[in-house]
Amino acid sequence: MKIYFAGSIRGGRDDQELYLDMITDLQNHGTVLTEHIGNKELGNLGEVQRTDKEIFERDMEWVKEADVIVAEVSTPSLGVGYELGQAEAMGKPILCLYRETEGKRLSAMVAGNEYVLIKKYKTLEDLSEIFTEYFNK
Ligand code: 6K6
Repeated sequence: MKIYFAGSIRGGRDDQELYLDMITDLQNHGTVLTEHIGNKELGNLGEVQRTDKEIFERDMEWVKEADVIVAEVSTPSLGVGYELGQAEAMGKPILCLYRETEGKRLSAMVAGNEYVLIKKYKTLEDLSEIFTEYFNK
């Protein structure tokens, strides 16, 4: 099972540690193609060794290769939104994880999209249960 994990980079890195925990858990269920999303060395400017064009082309290849897209969508990110749109157009299954925060609401482009499975969570334990249920179904 090849998993494309999507999470905010230039949209903001506040949840980077959480992404790392999610990726570690997802590795119990398959191969995560995008381990770098949890890399704490990379700030919101991202990788400096690769050009934006190289990152875009590599990531789109990985989306094509993936069996499933798992996205953390609590931090709004143009890149994650784009990846979700592309993944939907390719017919890939999409699981979105969302943590409710006072004063914020998930984009209607995700929240109102019946193609996407959205799971709300509060804790890492919730995430672990969501992944186990999703991947063992
Ligand atoms: C890696 C880790 C931190 O920064 C990097 C280098 N930059 C990127 N590397 C790989 N994928 C990227 C990079 N920048 C954006 N993406 C893709 O877009 C990822 O797959 C994320 O899911 C998404 C984040 O988009 P922004 O708009 O928040 O940057």
